[in-house]
Amino acid sequence: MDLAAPYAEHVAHLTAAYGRAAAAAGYDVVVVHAGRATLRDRFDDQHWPLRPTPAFAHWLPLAEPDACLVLVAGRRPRLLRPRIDDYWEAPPPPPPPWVLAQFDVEDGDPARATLPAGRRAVVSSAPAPWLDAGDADVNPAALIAGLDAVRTRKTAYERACLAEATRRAVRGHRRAVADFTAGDPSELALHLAYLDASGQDDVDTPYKNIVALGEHGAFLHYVTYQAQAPGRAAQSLLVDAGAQCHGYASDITRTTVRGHGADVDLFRALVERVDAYQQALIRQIQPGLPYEELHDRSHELLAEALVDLEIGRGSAEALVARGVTRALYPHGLGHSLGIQVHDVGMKPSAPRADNPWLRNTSTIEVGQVFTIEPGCYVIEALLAPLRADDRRGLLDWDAVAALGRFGGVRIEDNIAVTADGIVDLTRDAFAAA
Ligand SMILES: [Mn+2]
Repeated sequence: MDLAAPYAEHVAHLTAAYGRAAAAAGYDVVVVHAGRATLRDRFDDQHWPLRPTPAFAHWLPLAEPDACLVLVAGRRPRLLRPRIDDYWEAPPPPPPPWVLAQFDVEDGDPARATLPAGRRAVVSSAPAPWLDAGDADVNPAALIAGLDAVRTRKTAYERACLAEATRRAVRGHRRAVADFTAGDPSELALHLAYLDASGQDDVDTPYKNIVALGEHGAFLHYVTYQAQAPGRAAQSLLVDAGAQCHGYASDITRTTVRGHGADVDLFRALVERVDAYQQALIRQIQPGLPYEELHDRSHELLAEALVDLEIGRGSAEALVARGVTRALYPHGLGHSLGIQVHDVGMKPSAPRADNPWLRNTSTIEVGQVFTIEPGCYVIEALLAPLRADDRRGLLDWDAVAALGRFGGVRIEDNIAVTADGIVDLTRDAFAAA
């Protein structure tokens, strides 16, 4: 994959976009700081690996503490890199030459660098003291909002990174499913097999892998992998895991079923329905559509599936209106994807009160990349109120009990909205694998 040309365009685009955002917020100079390693514990001497400030990662893949970009409208960006003399830890790998070629690179102590005159803003997740001193504004809200908005429309370079991150994750997903189908691996073994197949260490993943066998799938963020193999009785596996490419994240969920019997067949039918209507939702994506409408549609489609599978009783409309689907599917349909797995800028307003966890309230437009991840879970704490009030008759509780040991289903793809149409990065990667 030759990224040199799209990367040069990406930097040119950012140079112009930062110039506009800085001017709108009243700044002449923007210093974007990579951040610094933070202690795991203030009483300890070990650090977390550096996760660069997202605004810095937006410019280039370089995990060097205290590296800085100095940005002035209309000028070529300057990259200040501190010299690292450390015999305890090896330096991070240098960025490819086609990255460094886009900057005026200065090796040396950024604290001593001469910065251009003018009103200055600093953007940093963990500002160094020397950045904080003086007349600079650190992370001014108006500028951050402008920069976050830039991140909602991906360049061709970013889309290529997201597609590659998706392909890497798909290798891990395929291995996990193969191991689960063939044998009796523990959650820990599946997690390690995923890392191996996707070529990542645990700290490199964009978020902690979710690897859940059986009823653990009902915990939406289950990351406490059991080392004990559960035995062949576990007949469902939910893996929600991604990968990175040059700092860009993928985020994919697959739910796999094995075995036979009335209960497992019901759960398998539910998984197939969720998978089918997830694809139907993706076909409805188009610029101009509010994402929240798609989220609302996902509740209607879940309700129809529940009625058809005789898990729900009465009309699909009632299951949505009375909050039954919200007890079974409590999270949002999806979120922006980019440097951060829950990327910024696509929540311009709060969601409606009945969609409290929806992370995307934007109007869909060309350039966006986001996830589509409907689900359905047996979460006793959310079902108990239904069981206790006049909504009791809206569910077949025997069916709910039968589904309980499978935890839940979630199917998640990464979607790019391009000028040429909707691209399902995840299905494309699975098809090519
Ligand atoms: Mn997600």
